[in-house]
Parts: sequence; structure tokens; C-alpha cells
Amino acid sequence: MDLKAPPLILLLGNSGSGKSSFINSVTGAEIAPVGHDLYSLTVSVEQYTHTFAEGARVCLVDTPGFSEYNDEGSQSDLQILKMIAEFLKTEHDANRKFTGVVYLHSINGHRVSRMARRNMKIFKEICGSNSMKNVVVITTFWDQLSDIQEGVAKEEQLKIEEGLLKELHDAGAEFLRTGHFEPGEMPHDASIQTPEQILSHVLSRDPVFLEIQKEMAQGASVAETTAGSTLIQEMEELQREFKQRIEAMSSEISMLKDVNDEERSHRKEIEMAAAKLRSQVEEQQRRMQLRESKIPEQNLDPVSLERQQSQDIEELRQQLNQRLRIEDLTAEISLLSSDDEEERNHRKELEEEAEGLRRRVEEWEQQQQQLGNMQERNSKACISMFAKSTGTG
Ligand SMILES: Nc1nc2c(ncn2[C@@H]2O[C@H](COP(=O)(O)OP(=O)(O)OP(=O)(O)O)[C@@H](O)[C@H]2O)c(=O)[nH]1
Ligand SMILES: [Mg+2]
Repeated sequence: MDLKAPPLILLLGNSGSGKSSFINSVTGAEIAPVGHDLYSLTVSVEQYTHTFAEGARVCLVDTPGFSEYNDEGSQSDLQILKMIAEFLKTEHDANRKFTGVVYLHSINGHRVSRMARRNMKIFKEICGSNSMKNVVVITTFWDQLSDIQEGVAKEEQLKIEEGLLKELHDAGAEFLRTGHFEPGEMPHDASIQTPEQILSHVLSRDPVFLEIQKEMAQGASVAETTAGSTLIQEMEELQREFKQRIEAMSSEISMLKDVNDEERSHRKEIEMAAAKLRSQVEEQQRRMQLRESKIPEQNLDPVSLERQQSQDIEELRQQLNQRLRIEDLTAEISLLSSDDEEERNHRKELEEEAEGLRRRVEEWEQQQQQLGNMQERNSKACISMFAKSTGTG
């Protein structure tokens, strides 16, 4: 082992938990790119060496964070784990152990999402139970809490709830609090420390190899490590859920199509009835006009004239009723048309969502396939190496 190499500190945590910001605060320089909102900024594993005033050095390893808020997972989570695992394997091969493994978690989030729980599980599996004494959980964003008790309660939940960070806490991992502070500014509560203060805690431990390093050193591919198989299992579970959702959406889409067909034929019937009424009204109008035009030529006696007038009144009444009926039918048609449009839009939305889900499932399947191929290649390489070393190849 290179005795001059500075102690290694690995930073892990969800995207946006503040890993890069932590490094920038310690080094006092904007060297690690910092993200905004929910977009992951760090895209690769990067090492930053910092020299303290007294000359000691430390190497901080920044990593891209897993998705936390998107409960549908992210296809890149698998690539991120692969990137981190491969870096850790290289460090193992160079006999470089980790003095500290830090898990950053924002105390300011609304709830611990399903993805955040999964990420905590993967973190525990990356470390393994033998490196717990080197693990430090740092909760960030304490500067943003108006009520510190709110953060204390959330931190307590992380420590005691099964499936969160209980195992780390029970195994003796230290929990520390930090936030953003201006240079020289001291935190508003004694329990909160600046990143620089925190780092001195982390540096006092004996370096260790992490579980995932040991697993990979024994020949496991990323997918075969405990953390890798948990991630793949979770993604398979999500794939199953997506497929179920696609099925449910498809049956809703075809139901909407049936309803639309029914409504279309109903609308056609109404339109035909309205057209028939309209032509009847036109026919009556024509007859009345014809009659009116003939009146001066006819020399009707008073009785015939009265009969003629009451006949006209009756026809006018009928015309009025038919006009009202046509108006009703026209209103019904336009109502049906607007419903139709709403349903068409709804169906379009469903179709688009289902298509998106289908694409993601396909992407995952491709990724898993690639991992499978990789595994196969690794196994073949191992067999051929074994054959060469035993002289049987
Ligand atoms: N107020 C406050 N803001 C923080 C804190 N930590 C991080 N931020 C902000 O949160 C955002 C994300 O921070 P990053 O340091 O990029 O987070 P990250 O963990 O490196 O994220 P990825 O690179 O995506 O994995 C940035 O806008 C930071 O300024 C904190 O403790 N307090
Ligand atoms: Mg980052």
C-alpha cells in the first residue's frame, strides 16, 4: 500500500443530498459541480484532494447520486452503481482502503420515498456490516429548517425505523448534522457542524475495504454483488408494476374506444332525425308560401277562409314544435361532440403514458441483457484464465 496516499473518504447519497456541495465547502473552492433543483449534476466518480492548513491531506470521492423523488426509479441508477462499483474495484486492486464512508441525506425532504429507502438499502449493502465503524450518516440542509425539532424528529425516524438507517445506527454508525454556511459563519445550533468540523470526525478511523469491493475482488460482477442484485430485483419489481399498469391502461383505452363507437352511432341517429325534421319544416314552409302566393287569386267564401286560416295556424304550430325539437337535437349533438373530444384527449394521454412506460421497460430489459452479457463474458474470461493457470487451456 502507498503509505503517502491521503486517506480516502467516499461520499454517497441521493441526488441533491449535497455531496458535491460538502466537498466545495471543505475545500473552500467550487471544484465539484453542484446541481440545481432535482437534476443530478455529478455524472462520474471524481476524486478531490484537499490539503489542510497543517499540511495533512484527504481525498474526497464524489459520486453521482441515485434518484430519490422519482418513484418510478431511473434507468441510470444501474449505470451509476456500475460506475461506483467499478471505481471501488479499481481502488481495491490498488490496495486502497476507505477511512470513511459518508451517506448524505437531506433532512429537509417531505417524506422518505420508496426510492430513498431502496438507496439506503443499497448503501448498507455497498458497505457491509464489517465497515460500520467507518460509516458516518450526515444529514444536510439543517440551515433551512426553521424548527430544529422537526429535523430532530426526522433524524430519529431514520435511526429507529426498520428499512431506513436503523441497522447502521444499531451497528454504531455516527449521525452528524450539517448545512450551508458562509465562510466563518457558525451554525445556529450547537448540534450542527460545518462540513470541515465533520471531516475531522471521519478521519480518525482505521481504513477498511467495503463489502462490494470484497465481493468484486472474489470475481462477482456488479450485478452479482449484494447491492447490485438488490437494485436489479427492485427494477424487476418496477418492471412488473409498469407492465401491470400498461395492461390496465390498454383495457381502459379499448373501453373508451367502445364507448366512443356507441356514442358515434347515437350521434348519427340524432343527426339523421334532425335532418329529417329540418326537411319537413322546409317542405311545410314551401307549401305555406305556395298557398300564400295563391290566396289573392282565390276567391274564398268566409267559411272556407276561416278553415284555411285555422289550418295555417295548425301548420305554424307544428313548425314551431319541430324547430324546438331540432334545437334540442342540435344541443345534444354538440354536447356529445365535446364529450367525444374530452375522451379522445383522455385516450391520447393514456396512450402516450402507456407508450412511455413501454419504452422504459424495453430500456431496462436491454440494460439487464447487457449486464447478463457482461456477466457471461466475465465468466468466460475467468474460465480461460483458470485454464491457462492450470495448463489445461
Ligand atoms: N441550503 C442548503 N442547500 C444545500 C445543502 N446541500 C446542498 N444544497 C443545495 O442542493 C443542491 C444540490 O446539491 P449538490 O451538492 O449538487 O448535490 P449532490 O448530492 O452532489 O447531487 P448529485 O450530484 O446529483 O448526486 C444545490 O443547489 C446545493 O446548493 C445544504 O446543506 N443546505
Ligand atoms: Mg454532486
